[in-house]
Parts: sequence; C-alpha cells; structure tokens
Amino acid sequence: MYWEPEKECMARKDLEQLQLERLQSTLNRVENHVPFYRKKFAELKINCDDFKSLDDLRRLPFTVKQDLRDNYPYGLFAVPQREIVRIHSSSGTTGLATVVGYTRNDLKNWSDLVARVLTGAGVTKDDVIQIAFGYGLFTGGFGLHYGAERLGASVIPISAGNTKRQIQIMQDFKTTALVCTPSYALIIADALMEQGIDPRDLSLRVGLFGAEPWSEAMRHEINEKMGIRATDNYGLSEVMGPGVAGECEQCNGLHISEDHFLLEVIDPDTLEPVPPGEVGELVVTTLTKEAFPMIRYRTRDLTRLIPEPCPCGRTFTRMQRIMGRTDDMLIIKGVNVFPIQIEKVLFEIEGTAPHYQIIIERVNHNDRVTVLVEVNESLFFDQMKMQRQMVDHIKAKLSSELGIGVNVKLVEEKTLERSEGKSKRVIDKRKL
Ligand code: DLL
Repeated sequence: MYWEPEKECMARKDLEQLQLERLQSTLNRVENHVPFYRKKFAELKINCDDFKSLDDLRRLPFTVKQDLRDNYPYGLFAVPQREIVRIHSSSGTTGLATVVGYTRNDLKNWSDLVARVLTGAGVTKDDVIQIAFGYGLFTGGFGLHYGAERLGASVIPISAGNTKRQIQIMQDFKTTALVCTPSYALIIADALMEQGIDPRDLSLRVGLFGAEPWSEAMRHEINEKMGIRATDNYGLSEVMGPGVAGECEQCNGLHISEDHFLLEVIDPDTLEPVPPGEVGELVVTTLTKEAFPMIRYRTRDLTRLIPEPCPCGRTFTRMQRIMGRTDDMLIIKGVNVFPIQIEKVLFEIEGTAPHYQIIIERVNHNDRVTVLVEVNESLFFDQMKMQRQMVDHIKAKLSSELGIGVNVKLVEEKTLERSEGKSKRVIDKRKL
C-alpha cells in the first residue's frame, strides 16, 4: 500500500530532476531571507544561480546544531513571524535549545509525509492509533498525530506515560496501532504480562517506533511480547520531526522521502562522501521547507544507505536503522540529553567539585540515570541533613534543565576516576 505511488515509485531520473529544481528554489529562499546563509554563501563565493547539478551540493557549507543555537531562537527562520503557524523545540533550556518553525504549507507537507510513513508500515484509515509520544514542544506527539489524522485513521492522543491507563484504553478503545518509543513499547508489553493480559486478546497489530536508537533484538522482543509487527521510523526536529524516513512492510531499512529531503552520507572526519553503501554520518538538506530550510545539516547519526532496490516497489533509497552517533548526545527516556547540560548545572552549584559521572542503566526497560557528584567539603559527610538538601537541590535543577528525573549521589572528593586524556563522564550500561 502506498500513500502517493506517483512520488514514492518515481523513476530515479525524474526524482533527480525534481530534487534539483527544489534545491535551487531552497537555495534562493535561504539566500534571500536568511542572513546566516547569505553571509556564508558570500564568504564562499557561492552563486546560487550556478547550481546546475545535484553534485554541486558538495560545494555548499554544512550546518551544525551549534549554528541553530547561535541563532536562537528565530535567527534561521526564512519567513516573517506572521507566516509561522507552529513552533517546536528540542531539549535544553535557553542557550542549548534549538527552535524550529513551520508555515501552514510546511504543516501540510509534514502531515503528508507522516501519513506516508504510517501507510508504509501498513496502517490504513481503518486503524485506531494510540499515540503514546509526548505532546508538546517535542515533535513526536503532534507530528504523528497530524499524519494519522491526514490518513483518516482514528487517533487517540493519549500522550506518553501512565502505562496502566494506556492498557485500559488499548483494551476499551480497541487500539490497532501503537505509536511510541521502542523502550516504552517494551514497558507496556511487560505491564501487559504483569496484569495477565494476553496481547492476542487485544486488537493491536502494528507498532510504529522511533525517536531513539533500538536494535533488531528489541524488535523481536516487542514482536514476541505484543504479538505485533514493530516498524522503525526516523526523523529529527531540525529538518522536520518524524516523517523523514520509515520502514515499509518488508521491515528491512527505512525509505527516505527523497522528494523532500536530499541525503548524503559522509565520513565525519574528512567530511567527504563515503563509498556507496558504507557507514557514515547522515547529512540532510531540506527541499520543500518554507519556514526553516536546512542546508547540509549534519545529523550526527550514523547509518548506511542500502543500494539494492526494495521488493515493495518504492524507489526511494533505504537507510539502515541508526547505528550510533558521532557526538556525545544521549537519548534518555526518549529525551535528547547532552552531558554538557549536566555539567553546566553542576558548575552553578556551590560546593560541588568539577568532577562528575553519569551512569545510565536500563532497568525493566526504563532508563535510569544516576549522576555521581564530587563535593569538595568532606565535612559534609557528617551532616546528613545538609547532604540531603544538596541532593534535592541538584536533582531539582537537573530535572528542570533536562526535562527528565535523575538520581543524584554525592561522593567525596577524588573518588571518581581521573583520566589523563578525555575524562569518561558517561557510563552507558544499556544494552539495546
Ligand atoms: O525524535 C523525531 C521523531 C519523533 C522521530 C518520533 C521518530 C518518531 P528529535 O527529538 O529532534 O526528533 O531527536 C532526533 O533522535 O537525530 C536520532 O539520533 C534519534 N532518532 C530519531 N528516530 C530514531 C530512530 C525526534 N528511529 C534524534 N532510531 C535523531 C534511532 C532515532 N534514533
């Protein structure tokens, strides 16, 4: 089943022509409306009218997350405020957050692309979709919601959390498709078992999971425990949100919506393209975004493109599931977290030494974070009350900065391992 077969099965030659035209118009848009790009193009003596082939893309500069932060909040928007109808933002409070905007037309394209991902995974308008992604500044909830409505399915906007209620709704409303992070799907699966509910008595048949890394092993576990077909879908707020790529019913790689996004895979060190089919960092250029076009955005996500055609008939290239990242970004409980955010909070708290360690574990499919913090007053350890107050204070500050709860443990000065080179701040014990 296709959402738009005339696009999804386009001949490569026609697709490349479309991409080139859309690239040219995107370049004109950013050059005319975004001072950041205009300045960069001028420095590199790039004349957008000279773009004659897609290979010319390689002459353009990369854009990185820091560029978004430097232009916080609206500096990279390519339309006046009055044309913006939606704003989303990814993790971090001011300074570290990235803000993205959408015009009405962007929202239409976004819904279409998410509807395409849903259709690819086998969802139709006869389905009842339970959306257990957070609704809010995160693009997951609203992105999937609008796509599912566009498709004409029955949408249950339950949002994330409250697993007991998720299950109750799933039973009563006869949910057929579940949308959430893969780790939350496993939490729901375990809760079903605990409550003695046989998933085969539910109406559930398909799952659309994304927003965090997972593995084939996790897919099998979800399939087994829930009796569904779990599919992977990928996206990132900087280039749109969910809807960038998704698996078809073959469950063997994610088709990239190449009519809206131009993909490159580069070697993160040399920044040169890797040979076809090899692993590298995914770089995305948007082709139709009006409010927030992105030129050669370095996603930091590692993957490889699958050169072989897919038996489903779609001609859009597939990418293998995300295999890792080239930076230190962590995805904890579906939320993007950078160790530097934790460091920033600790530096602001008097009495802590600049030594800390972040330990991440997965306990019963739940991510658990413990931050070990060295305190420079060993006296402290005789004063339980002060210690507790300090722990609570750090916890509150960290939760508000990160948007997730963490455990905090104070340790005496010089207890944490020192290293001569790069200190090992993060110990990620999760096995996906
Ligand atoms: O996570 C958008 C999204 C929402 C995608 C719902 C799919 C479903 P951000 O919060 O900006 O946007 O986080 C983007 O999450 O660069 C990847 O590192 C990671 N990520 C997203 N999808 C996958 C996936 C949304 N299927 C960052 N597998 C990306 C692995 C994923 N990692």
